[in-house]
Amino acid sequence: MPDPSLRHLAEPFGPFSARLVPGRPVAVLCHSDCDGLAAGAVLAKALERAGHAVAVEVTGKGGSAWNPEVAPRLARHAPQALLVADLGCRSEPVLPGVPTAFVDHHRPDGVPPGAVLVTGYGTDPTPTSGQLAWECGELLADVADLDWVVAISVLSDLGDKAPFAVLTDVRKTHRITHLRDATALLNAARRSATGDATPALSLLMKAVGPKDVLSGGHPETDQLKAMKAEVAAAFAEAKKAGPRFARKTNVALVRVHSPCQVHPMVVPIWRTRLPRQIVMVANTGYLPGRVNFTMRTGTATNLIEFLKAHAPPDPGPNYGHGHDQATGGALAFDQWNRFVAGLGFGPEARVEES
Ligand SMILES: [Mn+2]
Repeated sequence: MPDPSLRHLAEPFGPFSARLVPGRPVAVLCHSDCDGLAAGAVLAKALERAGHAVAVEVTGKGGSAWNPEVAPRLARHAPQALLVADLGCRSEPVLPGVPTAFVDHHRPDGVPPGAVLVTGYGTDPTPTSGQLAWECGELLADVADLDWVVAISVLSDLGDKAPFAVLTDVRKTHRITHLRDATALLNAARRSATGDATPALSLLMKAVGPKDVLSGGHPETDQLKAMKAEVAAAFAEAKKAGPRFARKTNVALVRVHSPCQVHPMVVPIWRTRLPRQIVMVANTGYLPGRVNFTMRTGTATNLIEFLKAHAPPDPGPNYGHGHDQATGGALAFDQWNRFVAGLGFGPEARVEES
């Protein structure tokens, strides 16, 4: 069952859910990583069980809820309300005119007028968006059986040592190896070259448990296995790159070039090897015309503040969001070049239009 110590975090969702009219569609938009997918699946199932028609959408490559293509995708469903999970929270609405609740654990950059924010930010330890979704879901319907989906969100974002009861409780019914393998398989989708996590979401929605995710009884399992092999090959290649060091700051830069989302997989390796550095892994092959980068550090530096202090003149909307110790962004080439010059890198860090 959901965690009594987290229940109070879902309180703002109570009045929001009470206003929903049964039978009219509700849209759910979730992030494509395992935590986002878990949060989306739990919210969608809770809404369905409460008698609502639900449309679930998942973000794509470089996905943000505020990218221009997202609002029209959501508007097609003519939703009475929108739930946005694990995608952060900003002061601009995602779908103007539609009552919206954000379920999230990243540092909020604002809340749109009239919107509801259920946040785990500032709670120690910080729960996943999946755990927050579970607390919200309980206000709509009985979702206690979705403990394994929530456990996947915790394994994916926080690892198997996270101090949450769900990780121990879930082992009474499910094997931890199945949960770990299901997490790895589901995460492969958003890391693949297409970044299309819809097969992962549909598998998570239809499977009855982690063993069923892996069983092969659903066509999505084979699709995800192929994506996982593609990502493994790209990761093996990306691991070969070495760091360059900035002159003015303690930033170490590792450059990779892959259509797969391998930069967040490479960064923990270098964070361990370079504990006194701010480690930045930049991928020049992920999105056309963009440098996508991920930052981690073992130092006490607040990375969101660090990026604010070192921002290029026009970073755009996808820069410096996330967690204090885990952030990143996507910059156009000219902005990237100004950003790395400001950090104290030489020509080795520059990218040129090809
Ligand atoms: Mn998350």
